[in-house]
Amino acid sequence: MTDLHFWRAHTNIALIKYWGKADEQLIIPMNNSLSLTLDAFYTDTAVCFDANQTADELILNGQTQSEASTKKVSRFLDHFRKLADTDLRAKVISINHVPTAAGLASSASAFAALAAASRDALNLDMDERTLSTMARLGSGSASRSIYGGFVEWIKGADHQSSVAVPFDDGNWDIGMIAIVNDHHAKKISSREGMKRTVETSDFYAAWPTIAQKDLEAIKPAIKTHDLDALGAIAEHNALAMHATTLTASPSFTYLNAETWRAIHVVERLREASWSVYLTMDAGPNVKVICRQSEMKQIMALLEEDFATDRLIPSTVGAGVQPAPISASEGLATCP
Ligand code: 2P0
Repeated sequence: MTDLHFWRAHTNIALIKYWGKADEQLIIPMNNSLSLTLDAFYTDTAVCFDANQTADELILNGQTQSEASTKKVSRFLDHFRKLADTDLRAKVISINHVPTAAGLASSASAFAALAAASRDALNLDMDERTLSTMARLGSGSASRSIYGGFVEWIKGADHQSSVAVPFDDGNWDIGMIAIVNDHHAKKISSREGMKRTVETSDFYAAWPTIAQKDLEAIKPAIKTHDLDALGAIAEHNALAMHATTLTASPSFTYLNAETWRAIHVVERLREASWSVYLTMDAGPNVKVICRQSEMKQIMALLEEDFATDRLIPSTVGAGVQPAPISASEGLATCP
């Protein structure tokens, strides 16, 4: 039996969204995006390549996953097998601390952690930059979860150049509160949703220009720690992204009645002079961007409208790193 090495990656929330692919195979996006890595949501993963494994096996939160779920992981591991020149099958043990598929981008932390664990298991000499390109092949947003703080994913033009880079360490007065309104998996995955939008939405043509303009505007706001400017730009960018889905054919939206209720509550708090701004990913949850120093008070105000267990505060998270858990906590061992 070998000691398992778990790797931890945190999710990230995009302030400037990735929405649409220029290359679906390589996952090269239409636009640069920029995110904040979050401390409260993360995935711990260990990988073990072993001659006794007859097929790849995925154990998520202690449950062996179906062949269909394992396939995506298997295809991802193929990229690493190619680099290491091996055809050994693997056991992947993963513990997810993110509500799966509820718009909190669990695929970002999942593939970033899997990339780091695979690099380790195969003893690959690979720097963080290359690791980011490898994580991207699993899920676009995973490229950004390699780093902590604010991270920009440069769209690039090919596999090597489409890579995330750190932008700012985020070591200032910023935090986020997730208002979780739906724990169920979404009906239209972000992958399917962005594809439909690129192919059919009348508004999509405007999107890359909007994203570029918002990106250029948010960078100085981050560097000067101007939370109000940052929040207003992030909010505009999220609403612009969601507008493109409404004009897709068939039309769809990730936002539900609870999302709009949360949006109105955030607007009300802002009218009462709190620095609170919202963003939503491909799901119904609203994430409130606020000052870390005011999070306690804002949590208390939000608790007037939402159950406490639906509110998850988060500070700024770190990049991929060895996870502080033991193999026994990982619920399995390597053969
Ligand atoms: C983002 N999202 O920038 C955007 C905003 C959702 C809305 O990245 O197809 O799971 O695996 O590359 O990374 C979610 O999409 O999609 C996402 P794939 P991914 O965070």
